[in-house]
Amino acid sequence: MTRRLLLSAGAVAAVVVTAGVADVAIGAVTSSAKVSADAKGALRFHPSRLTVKAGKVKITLTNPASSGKPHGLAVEGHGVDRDSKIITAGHRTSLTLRLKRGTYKFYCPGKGHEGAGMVGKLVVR
Ligand SMILES: [Cu+2]
Repeated sequence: MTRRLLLSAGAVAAVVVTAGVADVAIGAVTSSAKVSADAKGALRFHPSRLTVKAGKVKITLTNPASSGKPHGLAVEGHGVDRDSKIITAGHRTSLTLRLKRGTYKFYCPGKGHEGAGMVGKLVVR
């Protein structure tokens, strides 16, 4: 009986990069914004334009009980691509993100909702 042993002598070079980030308020939310799904069930956000300050940003989505539909909140742009969970009518959820200045897109990740108009602009400055 012959046994074959494969020895892999792999030398892994681990490079540790230390970023000298001076974070003034670690963990603190710099800016927050609130957005709501349409109370009558339209595939719209109110408002459809949000403005926040750069840094740690918290965006809260309210899905009114009267919307009758599940909704969620997603933010995309400048390397950010995050989705909240989808929440049923009458619930709230939030996304906390670290954002730099620029214009981002926010939209509902519910199937077909973004295409139907459930999309908005998030300005970070
Ligand atoms: Cu939706």
